[in-house]
Amino acid sequence: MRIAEAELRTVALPLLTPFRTSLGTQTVRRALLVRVRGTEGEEGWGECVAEDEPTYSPEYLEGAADLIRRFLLPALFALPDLDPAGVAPALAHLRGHPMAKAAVETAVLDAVLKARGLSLAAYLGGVRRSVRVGVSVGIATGLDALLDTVDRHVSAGYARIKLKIEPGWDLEPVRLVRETFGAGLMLTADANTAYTPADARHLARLDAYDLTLLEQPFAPDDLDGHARLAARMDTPICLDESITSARAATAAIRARACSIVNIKPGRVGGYLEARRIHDLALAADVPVWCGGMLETGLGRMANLALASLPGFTLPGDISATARYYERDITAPVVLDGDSIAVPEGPGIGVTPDPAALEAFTSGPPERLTPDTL
Ligand code: NPQ
Ligand code: MG
Repeated sequence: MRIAEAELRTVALPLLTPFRTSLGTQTVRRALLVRVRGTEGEEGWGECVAEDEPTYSPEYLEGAADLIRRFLLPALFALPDLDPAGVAPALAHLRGHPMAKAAVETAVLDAVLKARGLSLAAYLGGVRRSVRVGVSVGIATGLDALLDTVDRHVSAGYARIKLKIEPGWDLEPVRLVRETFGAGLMLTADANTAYTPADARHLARLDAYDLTLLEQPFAPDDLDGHARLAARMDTPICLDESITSARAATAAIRARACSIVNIKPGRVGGYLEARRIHDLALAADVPVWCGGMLETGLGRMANLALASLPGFTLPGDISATARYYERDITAPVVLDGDSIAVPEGPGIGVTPDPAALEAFTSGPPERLTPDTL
C-alpha cells in the first residue's frame, strides 16, 4: 500500500457520567483519529488512546498529533509499498510514543485488511466469535452510589466488575461490594499506580475479598516493588501501565512482578505488538485480558478482535458503548449477555458514521499529503 493522503481529526465525546480514578476525573473523552487513504483507494482508521493530559502515560493528545504530523507520516509517505508489518520497523528510529505509533499502524492495518476483505480477528488469529467482557467502575461519590452503579452493571450482565481504588477508597468499598453481591461475582481492583511499597501491608488486606487480580498498585517502573508485593499477597498482581512493549512484558513476567497482564494495543504500540505480548504470555502460562481506554467504537471494535485470541481468558474492559456514551461516532457496541460479538467485517469491522463524526469533531480536520509536509 502507498499512502496518498492522511487526515488527523479530534473528536470530543461527553461521558454519560464522570469517570474518576486515582489519576483524576474525566467528563469528556477527546480522541485523536487518524484516517489514511491509499493510492489504490484503500481507506483505514486508527484511534490514538492518548488522553488530554499525560497522567495515565507520558503521551498526550496534542503531543501525539504533533508527532504523527511531523515525524510518523513523513516516514511512511516515503515508502512505496507499505504493509502493516512494515510500519513499526519504519518508525523504530523514532523513540517511544507507542500510542501515536499504534494509531498510525492501525489505520494502515485497517486500510489493507479492508482492501483484502479480511477481518482483523482473522488476521490476528482469533479463535472465538464472542468475548466475555467486564466493566470498570470509577471512584464513586459515596458507598450508596457505588452499590447502585455496581448493581446496574451486574444486572446488565457484565462478567466482571473492576473497582478503581486509591488510598482512602479501597478496603471498605471492596468489602462492601463483595458482601453485597456475594462470592460469585468476579471482582478486581485497579489502583492506577496510586500506592507505594510502604502500603504493602495495607494492600495485603485485600486478600480477604477474593479478588481475581489487583491491577497496577505501584509506579510503572517499579518491577521490584510489584514482585515483593506479589510474594506476600494471595491476590494475583496484574500490570497495566508497566507493560509498554513485548520486552517490558517479558521483563515483568521474569521478575515475577505480575502473573496476569492487561494488554492495551495503544499502550504497547499497536495490535501486532499486542499479539506478540499475547503469544509470549501464552507460552509462559500468563493469562491476559484486553484493557480499555474509553475508546470510541473504532478502538472498541478493534479491541474485540484482539480479545478473540486464545490467551485472552479473562473478561476485559471492552464495555458496551452505553457504559460511557450517549452516542458514538460509530454504530454502538452492545452487550449480549455477558459477552460482545467479535466483529466479522473486513478490517476493524466498522467505519465512522459521517454525521456523527461531524457532530463530535472539535476543531478543523487536518489533511496531510506527501507534498504538504
Ligand atoms: C485502566 N481504563 O485500565 C484505564 C484507566 C483510564 C477503563 O479503567 C481517559 C482515557 C481517561 C483513558 C481514565 C479503565 C481514562 C483512561 C482511566 C483510562 O487503567
Ligand atoms: Mg488499569
